[in-house]
Amino acid sequence: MTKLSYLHEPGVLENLAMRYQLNEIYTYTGNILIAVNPFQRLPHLYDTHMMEQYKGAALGELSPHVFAVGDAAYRAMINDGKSNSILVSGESGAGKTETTKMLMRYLAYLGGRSGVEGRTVEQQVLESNPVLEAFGNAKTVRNNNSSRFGKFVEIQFNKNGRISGAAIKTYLLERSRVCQISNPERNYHCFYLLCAAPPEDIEKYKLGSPKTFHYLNQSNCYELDGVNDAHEYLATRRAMDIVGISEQEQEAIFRVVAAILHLGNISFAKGEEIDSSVIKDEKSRFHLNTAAELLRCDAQSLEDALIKRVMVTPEEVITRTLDPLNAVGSRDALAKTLYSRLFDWIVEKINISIGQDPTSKSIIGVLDIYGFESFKANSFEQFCINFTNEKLQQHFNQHVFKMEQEEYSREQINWSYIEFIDNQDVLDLIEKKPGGIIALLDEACMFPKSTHDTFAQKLYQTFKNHKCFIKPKLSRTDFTIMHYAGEVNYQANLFLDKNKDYVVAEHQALMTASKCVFVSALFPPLPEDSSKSSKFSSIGSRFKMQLQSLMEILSVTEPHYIRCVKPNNDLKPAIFENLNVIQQLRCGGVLEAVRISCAGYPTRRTFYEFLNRFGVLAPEVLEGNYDDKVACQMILDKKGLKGYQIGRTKVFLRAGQMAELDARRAEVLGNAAKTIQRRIRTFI
Ligand code: AD9
Ligand code: MG
Repeated sequence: MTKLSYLHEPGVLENLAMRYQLNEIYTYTGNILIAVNPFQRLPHLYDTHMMEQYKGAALGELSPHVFAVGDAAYRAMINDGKSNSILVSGESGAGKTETTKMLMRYLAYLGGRSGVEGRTVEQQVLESNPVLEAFGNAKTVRNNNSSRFGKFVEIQFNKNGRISGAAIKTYLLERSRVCQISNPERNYHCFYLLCAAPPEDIEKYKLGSPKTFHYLNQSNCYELDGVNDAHEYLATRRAMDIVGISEQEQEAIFRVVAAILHLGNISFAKGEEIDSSVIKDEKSRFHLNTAAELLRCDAQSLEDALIKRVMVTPEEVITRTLDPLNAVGSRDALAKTLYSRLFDWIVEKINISIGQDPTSKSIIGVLDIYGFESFKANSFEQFCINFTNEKLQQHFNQHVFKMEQEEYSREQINWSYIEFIDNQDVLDLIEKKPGGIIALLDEACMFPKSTHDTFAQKLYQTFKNHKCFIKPKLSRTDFTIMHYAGEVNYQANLFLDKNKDYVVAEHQALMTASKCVFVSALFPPLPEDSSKSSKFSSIGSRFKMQLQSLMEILSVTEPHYIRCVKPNNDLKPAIFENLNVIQQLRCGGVLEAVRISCAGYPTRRTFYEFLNRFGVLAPEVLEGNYDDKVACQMILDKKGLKGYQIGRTKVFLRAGQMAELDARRAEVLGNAAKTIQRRIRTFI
């Protein structure tokens, strides 16, 4: 991209589109790799032969490729002993997860122990993907295999460059999907896989067609094109074997998954007393009993936990009943908590079983995290997702733009400042403590009288002069944030509920009492001193801390960026929609990065390195005993190069000039070799 002579949006787009038609899905712009989703398998692009080719090849020597980025990260880690990270971003369906998997495969190829059989660390790292996908991915309108959580995989290497451990961190699994899906989406894959399990498992878990379960039949979509759920079930079990989840644990995991389906089928009817409810009918009773049996808890206790609340006051213990609507809410809350705890358990188990290498000095981190989202209706999830993207964008800005420009000014070269969007203002709006949106939300959650209305009013009042915050004219509870990638309008209604990470005490007690150690371990007892009021823990604040620690890890790594692009919304090959793509490039800061690379000096060498390499172009200069800086200047002038700059300690070359010098050097060295050969021949 940086070699284009006219660099503007149409040029960049044309270049990507033309390459896409030729199945050249990868393109470099400076040090960013753009990957356009092919929406078709291109097996030759990723085979072992390809991996061999890229191994050890200098970046830019071969066609742009995700392996080249993996290789660059690996080499940099080996050579400098420094940790590296590869940040993969893009919107939903753009190909982040597939790209991440290719990277992991390549790193396993480079750092694996060839010839070693069995459960190696690298194999476990790779097999963690299908397990996490079965429990954390679902079909959405944007992607048939959409990751509903963020993921950072830290691959640890020993001093010989071999993979010696790994740690997987996940971020914010979408919990609402467990109980609520809209047509034509699906719930998490694992539910459908289990319904397609062999007959003995189906019988054991009292399952049937997915169409018979409320948590699955809210949508008409049950099957995925090209996916056989029965095969996937067995494949998932195999992958679970490899990552070290035992047979018994697997049995318990699927027992909980089945229990969640049965829970969803428990309906309630109005009870005799006001505001009370009863189990609706025999069918519901069957599902209640089955859920209790699978969770190894008492059916009556489960029923009570769903429809009653116990309040302990200093004077007495009062039992309150829930009306059918609240009972459904209680049931769904239990299902969501169970599922998210199950997911966290799986992640932790994989981490324990792969194992960490405490002696590892260098890691390669691979980040696959949700891209920027802006829908018609945006809620707390989008708020967190977009917050993540603001953070990553800042990291990107700082790295690509600030560092570049700082280097120029350190070296005191002439350079006209390229404006880039700095998003510190938006980040302050969201995360500043005190006074940012997350802090105000936490305050609202702790104050019993708050409603979404008072929360929104508080936001309007606090940020009425903030330049990234807008109160939409006709709304009382919406607010708009001007993100780096565009404006997003959020609905505040569910923010308070969704921010509360709260487990109903009755559910906690019920699960802790389960006779199945697996289930009770999902609900460790709460610390003694946690009275009801201090039980509030905020999802927003916890997420903010997780992001903070992610940013700290990233800040000490050498980053590499891959921007995935989704060429069309039909998820079909060979369709390249210009407007759609340009919007994604703008959101990703790709165009600014291209601009800066071209206007700037993409290659730089210290005077010493430069003379070492290009001294042969002017031996007389080397012999002349000049100051290094002067000597560099003389060589460059002799070769007639224009537009370069000489800084305090380095030579800064324009795009393409390094290649030109290298070509001259090869020529000189080639001639010298020929002369020697001629002399030898004459001598003989
Ligand atoms: V989401 O934010 O998790 O919803 P991703 O992760 O960006 O999204 P994903 O990697 O899942 O998207 O890619 C979506 C689909 O595109 C895949 O299921 C593949 O069918 C297809 N895809 C993506 N990349 C490639 C590729 N390099 N080769 C072939 C690909 N197909
Ligand atoms: Mg994904």
